[in-house]
Parts: sequence; C-alpha cells; structure tokens
Amino acid sequence: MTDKQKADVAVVMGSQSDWETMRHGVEILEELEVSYVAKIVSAHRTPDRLTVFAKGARDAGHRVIIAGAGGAAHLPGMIAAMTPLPVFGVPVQSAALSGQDSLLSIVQMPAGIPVGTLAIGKAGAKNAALLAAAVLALNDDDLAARLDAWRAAQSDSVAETPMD
Ligand code: RP5
Repeated sequence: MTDKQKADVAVVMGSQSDWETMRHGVEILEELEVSYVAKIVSAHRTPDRLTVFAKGARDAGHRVIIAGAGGAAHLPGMIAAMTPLPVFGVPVQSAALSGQDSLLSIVQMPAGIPVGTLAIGKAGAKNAALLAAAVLALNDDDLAARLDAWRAAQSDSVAETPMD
C-alpha cells in the first residue's frame, strides 16, 4: 500500500543506501497489513524536501513516522522537531563507525523533542515497524489480532532444542 492518503506509517530514510536496512521494517508492515509509504528524505542533501515532508506529515494522514539514517543522522530528530507525530529512529549501520555514530546522533535528543530510538541496523528496522504496529493497534482491534498472531508464530518458530 503506497497511497499517501491512506498511509498510517511513513518510512523515510536519508539515502537509497539505507533501503537495504529499512526494507526489513517495510516487510513487517506488509505482513501486518499496515498501510505505509516509503520515501527518501535527506536532512542534509534535501533539506527542503525534509521540511515539506515533516511539516505536512500529519495533514497527509500519517500517524507514525519511522526514520532511518546513518552517520551524522539528523533526520529523525529534525522530523520530530517539525511534527507532533511519534517518530521512531533507526540508526543505519555506517561503514566508518559501524553505526555507533548513527545511534548516538539519533538517541541523544535534547529534552522536549523525543525520538524513540531502536537498535542499529536490521533489528532496529524490524522493531520500529513492530512498535509502529503496536501503537496503531491501540485503536485497531483487527491489527491487534494480527500482531498477536505474528508474535505467536514467532514463538512457535523457536525450537526447544538446538540442532546440528
Ligand atoms: C545519511 O548518510 C544516510 O542516511 C546514509 O545512511 C548515509 C550515507 O549516505 P550515502 O552516501 O550512501 O548516500 O544521510
């Protein structure tokens, strides 16, 4: 689902190179039938696009924003500064510092403008999607049931004994 008017979740990323990480979250949203739109919005290279997106996110109908970025990762914080919507930040694993730069850039927000920060990389992208779904499920019983089923299936997939 990519109809902007119906996209509960906006998944934005600073670069095409972030897609390899962020697509793992999008896969979860698709599994849970959560409407989303995916966009490249760079805090540094496309600041005007960032402003238009962030200031218009609520009016566009989005309810949760997932923002992934690497390196000097200002994207989630800048978005959070310009929208009242909940923003979940995904630190993308960078080449130079293995994502520790991304993590610290995203997590260490000054008091007053929150960004819910997830783990570095694929796990963070997946968990951001699950967290977004959990927020939306507060007001959506069908989604809550799908999320319960997803978690039950995950539990069922874990073997009790290790295999060679
Ligand atoms: C950030 O710079 C992006 O979020 C990306 O993780 C990082 C590197 O971008 P590219 O040079 O690969 O486009 O803005």
